[in-house]
Amino acid sequence: MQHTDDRLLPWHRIFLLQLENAMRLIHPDVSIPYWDWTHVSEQSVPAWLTGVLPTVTTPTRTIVVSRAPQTSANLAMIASNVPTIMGYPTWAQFAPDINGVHGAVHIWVGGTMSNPSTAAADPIFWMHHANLDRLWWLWHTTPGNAGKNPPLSDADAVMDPWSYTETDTRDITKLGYTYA
Ligand SMILES: [Cu+2]
Repeated sequence: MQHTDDRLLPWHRIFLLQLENAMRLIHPDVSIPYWDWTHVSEQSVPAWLTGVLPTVTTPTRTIVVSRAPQTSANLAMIASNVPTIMGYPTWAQFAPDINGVHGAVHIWVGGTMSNPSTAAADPIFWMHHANLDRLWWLWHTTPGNAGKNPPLSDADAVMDPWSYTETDTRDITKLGYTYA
């Protein structure tokens, strides 16, 4: 249930935080960068990542990361929806459309990223989701949007397998990070 319109962004905010905190145990200065595919100069796989195609061993499987990116023009077409989405006045409008753009970028990268069960093995997954997290924060901090949170309750409000709740995800400064 991580990919419903209402849970996508809060759940992945915690997922990103888990990885960043884990990496900081190895080096305290590490941050997950965001891949800003809304910017024309970043509408391709970042050059420094093109050769980073790890083989990832999980407890249940081994994933050999691959990509099959489409054209920059196609990514620009996907990203062209973002200004309209950022201007939506309600969560009910914002959430499904940002989810749609999110999925389109997964498909645009292709390969490992095009399958939800393997996507997180590709390092670009984290940079894609950091950008979505950043866009959500920008929308949330737009004047008038402060109280417009995902309408989650009961089990849906718990970012399982972690104990964070939707309420915990509302303020990134309380989670200890910000966007430059
Ligand atoms: Cu995703």
